[in-house]
This record gives sequence, structure tokens and C-alpha cells, in this order.
Amino acid sequence: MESKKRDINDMSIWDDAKSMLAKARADGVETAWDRLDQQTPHCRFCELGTTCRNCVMGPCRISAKAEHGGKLSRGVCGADADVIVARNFGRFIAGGSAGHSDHGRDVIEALEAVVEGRAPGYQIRDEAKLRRIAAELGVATEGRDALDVAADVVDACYSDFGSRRKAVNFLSRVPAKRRELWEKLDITPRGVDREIAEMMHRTHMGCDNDAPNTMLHAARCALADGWAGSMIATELCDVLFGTPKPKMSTANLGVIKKDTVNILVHGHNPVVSEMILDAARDPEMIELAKKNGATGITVAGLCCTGNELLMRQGIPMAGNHLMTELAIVTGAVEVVVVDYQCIMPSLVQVAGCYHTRFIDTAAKARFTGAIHFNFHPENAREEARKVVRMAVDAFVERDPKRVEIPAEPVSIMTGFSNEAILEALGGSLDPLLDAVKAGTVRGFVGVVGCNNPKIKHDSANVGLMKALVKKDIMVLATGCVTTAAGKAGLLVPEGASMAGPGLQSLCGALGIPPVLHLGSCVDNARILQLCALIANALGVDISDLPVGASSPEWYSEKAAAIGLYAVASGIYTHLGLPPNILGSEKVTDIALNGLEQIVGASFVVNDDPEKAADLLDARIRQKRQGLGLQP
Ligand code: BF8
Ligand code: SF4
Repeated sequence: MESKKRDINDMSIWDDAKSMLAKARADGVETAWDRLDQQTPHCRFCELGTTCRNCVMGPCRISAKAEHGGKLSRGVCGADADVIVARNFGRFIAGGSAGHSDHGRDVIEALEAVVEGRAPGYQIRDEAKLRRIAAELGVATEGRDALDVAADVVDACYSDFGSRRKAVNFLSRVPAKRRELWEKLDITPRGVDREIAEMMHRTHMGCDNDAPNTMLHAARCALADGWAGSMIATELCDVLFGTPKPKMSTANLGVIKKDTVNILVHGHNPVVSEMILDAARDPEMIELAKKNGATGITVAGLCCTGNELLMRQGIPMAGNHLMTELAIVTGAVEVVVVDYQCIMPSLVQVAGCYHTRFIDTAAKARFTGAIHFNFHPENAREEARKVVRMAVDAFVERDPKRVEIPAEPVSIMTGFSNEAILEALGGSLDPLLDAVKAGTVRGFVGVVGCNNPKIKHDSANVGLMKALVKKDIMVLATGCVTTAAGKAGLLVPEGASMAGPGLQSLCGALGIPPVLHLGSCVDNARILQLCALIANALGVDISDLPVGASSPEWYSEKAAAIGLYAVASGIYTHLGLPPNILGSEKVTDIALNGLEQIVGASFVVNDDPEKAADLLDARIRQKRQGLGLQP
């Protein structure tokens, strides 16, 4: 069997990953790549999106191909490939929208607990932002106490989840032309839970049996995610934990230290991990760590929880999605503490191969074999201390012979909230708009999302970002892509040496990197807001801007929801691999072409990062010309 294993050099572009892949093999640890090989070839019907399990007259599968005698063209109920593919895609989008948005709801609940005095350890760290948001939501602020204002903000945000509104609150941020278009198409997002529930309803057998109609509702559902669920998560986290400001940190597996107690925080919602960090910084805990022979306690990040704490607190970043198993393989991790989303269940088994404790913290995301701490705002401070204590105690069980830290950390710059970007520009967007008009910066692309073992780890993420900055296109990065950018040297001002002359000069003048780290995946809401601000400043629609989006190595339902809300907001969006829709020509054509006519932007799929950069560049050229600018 060993001979069938892939060449490690084809699995990742990073030395730290390759060293740990070799160690994983030596230690007998199975990784996502191994399991992908076991799963390949995948079921063709599922890949094409032409299986349906929505009722027990089925399951059904569709194939008009000769090998099935041309007989499998409709399911038992009569649904054809178009209907089935659109329904599956709609549910996929609903899943992603639910993930981001339920995370947003949990942040509202945390703020509510603060308002009600039930959340020791939490506080309102950015009152000015709270008051700004309140004003946008129509909440009175004049002469009112911050907690009173927060109480009304909590109510307004909760109301975005229900079904009593005609539109979600932050629709006020959307350019007028875009709002009119959504109204005309009847896809204005009304309420997060409403759109998700309606997607599930429509895809029940015997409901929405018209693929284009289902696709339109998928867009509405995704818009509720982008302009409400995710946006609320981002904005209220800034209120609770502080709005990010530029700061320096470090990244790669080298941030895991040989001589410290190491705690990795993983998942998405910083409500838990902020408390873990707080407890780990407690002098009493550090003293205990020293008693056990460590020099201190390191809290390092994985995935989006890592990004949240990196953006606000500057914690080092151990790795992105495909590094999560490999981080444990260092043998130097005492505790992995997770909240929810994108946490491979395999981490429990990998942790079990070492002395690592795997701790889950959310009632809605339990892992068989994990140690469970039932975190909620009321007890988080106390529970966090127990978790850190457990890590300190585990340190004595670490086997130094099994420890290998494969790299020296690299420097990164982070913390580019929109507020921070405006501040770097001297308080107004004008210098940036002038740079765009002059062609110093030709446009912006949000490069976002994941890793997927089907693609050589981070090759497309890094390849695309490098190709874009070379063309004087500034990259705004979120999610797992950011760690790739950091490891590639693109998140420091010196990284501008990889950019074209225009972007290089702007970065030099402002002291910023060519790729700006805007946060976690819910923080794509920051990119939406920035696009809206620019469009409003120019008096145009978002679809008129020289901007694009890309998720070169995406894998998740959430990434698909992000892609769809970007497109429905007017942003041309590249994907490195297609969603499971190719079994319907109609649905595929809508995604790649039809949406352009409907919402002014579409998807494009290409697995070659250089070609993707050319496609995004061509789009930016076209949009610059549309605005009367030099291409
Ligand atoms: O929400 S980038 S692998 S961790 S889905 Fe997941 Fe993708 Fe990472 Fe964050 Ni986003
Ligand atoms: Fe088959 Fe129709 Fe039931 Fe789907 S809903 S499983 S296509 S009968």
C-alpha cells in the first residue's frame, strides 16, 4: 500500500507542511490526503449533483447516458437533472448561510449577556463603533448609556433573523441601484432564518420545480448571509472585542514553541477563544506553566478563530485548514480547543496519537472522543481557566523525543478592518479612489477561503495572489487564504517588491503590504461594505467597480454562500473548482453566464491561477473602461 501513497512534494507548497506530512507517515497518522485517496474516484452522480435524497420514493439518480439505457432522465417524482441540481445547490447554499449566520446569532447572544450583566469577562470594548452601528440601525444614542444602546442594537440585530421585516437592516449600506435591482428581482434579503427556511421548503419534493427560480432564491439566501448574518457577526465582534488595527505577528508551524505550553484555538467564533487567551495571559497560569518546566504559554491560531484573534489580539497563526492535522503532528501541542465549523473530526484521532487534549466547547458542535466543556457567556471565564490549566498539566506528559518544530516563523501584518484602512488613508477614501483613477492600483480582488486536498495545498491561493499583485491589483484576503499569503511574504510591506510598480509605490507611501488581511470568513462582510462605500462614493453600482473575488481552493458550503452573495452583490467571482452542479447544463449556464445578465456578475471556474488572474484582470480592465479610466 505504501507505494500507492502520493509524493509529499505534490501535496503542499510549504516546507513546514511537507516535514509534518513525512512525520505523520512515520508516526502512523492518517491525514486528509490519505482519506481523499481512499475516496477517489468519487461517485460521479454526486459530483455532477444529479443525486436526490429528498424523499424515500428515492434516492434517485439522473443520467441520460447510454450506459443506463438513457432511462435515468427523471427521478421517481419526475424531477429532472435541472431541478435536482438546483435543489441540491440551494440546500448547499442554505447550509453555508446557516453556518455564518448562526455564528452571528451567537455573537448577538454574547452581547445580550453583557447587557444583562450575565457575562463576566466580556465587555464592550469599542463603544464608538457600537454608537456608529446604532445610528445606522436607527437606535437613539444621544445621552444614553452604552449598555442601553447595546440593548436596542441587540434587538435590532435579532430582528434580522426573523420574518417580520421586508429587508435586513444593513440593506441601508447597499448602493441604491443594487437595492432597486434586488427589489425588481424579488431577492431583497428579508430575514436570515426566513430565507434559509424558505430554501428548505422550496426544495421539498413537489415545491420549487423550476431551476432558475430556485437559483434566484439561493441568491437571496446568500445575500441574507452576507448583508446580515455575517455582517452582524463581524460588527458585533468588533464591538465586543475591539475593532482590528494594524499590527505585526507571525505565522507557520514555527509559532508552536518547543519550550512553552502550547494551546491551539480552532473554529470560528472568538467568543470562546478570547476567553482562552485571557486566561492564558493570567500571571498565575504562567507561573503554573513555569512550575511544570515550561517558559510560558503560547496561544496560537488555526483557521478562522485564529484569524479573529490574530486581527484583534495579534496572536501567532499556526496554520490554515490543511495544516490543522499537521500542527498536532509536531507533538508539541498540549491542547486544541475548538468552537465550530471546518474542524476535521479526524483531529480527535490525531490528538490521540500524541499527548494532545482535544477540547470541544459548543453544545452544537460535539466531537466523539473529545473532552467537552460547556461554554456559554455566563461561565466562559471560569471554563477557560480550566482549559488552560489542563494544558499546563498536559505539558509534563509531552514526549520530547516525538517533538519536531519544522520552521522558523515568518512576520506578517494584520488588522485591516475598514476603519483601519480609512485611518491609514488619513480618514477618507479619496486617496484610494485617486490611486484607482490614476491606475496606480488598477482594482481590487478579494481572495478568500479554504484549502482542499484536491488541489496542491496553497499552490493556487499563493499563485493567484502573486499574479494579481504583479498586475497592480490589490488583494483583500480573508479566511484560510491569509495564512498562505503570510507564509508567502505577501502580508508585510516588503512584500510589495512582488507587486507591479503602481501598487509598489502605493504600498511604499502608506507602509502597507500588497495583500491586506481583513479577517476571517465572516469578515468578507468587511469587503462587501468596502465595495459599497467605494460604489457610493463614485455614485455607481458595485457591478460597475474594477473589483473581483476568488476562492481558489474552496471546499465548504460557507465558501459557496460567500461566492454567491458576492456575485449577487455584483462582484465577478472566480472559483478554483466547480460546485457539484455540472450535471445540469441549465444550472451551470446560469452560474457561468446567465447571472451576468440578471445581477451583473457571474462565476468563472478555472483551476490555473495564472489564467484566473488573467480573467480577473480582463474584468477589471473592462470595468475601468466603463468608468472612463485607462484600462
Ligand atoms: O470560514 S476559509 S476552510 S476555516 S470555510 Fe473553513 Fe474555508 Fe478556512 Fe473559516 Ni472559511
Ligand atoms: Fe427521487 Fe423526487 Fe424523491 Fe428526489 S424528491 S428522491 S428525485 S422521488
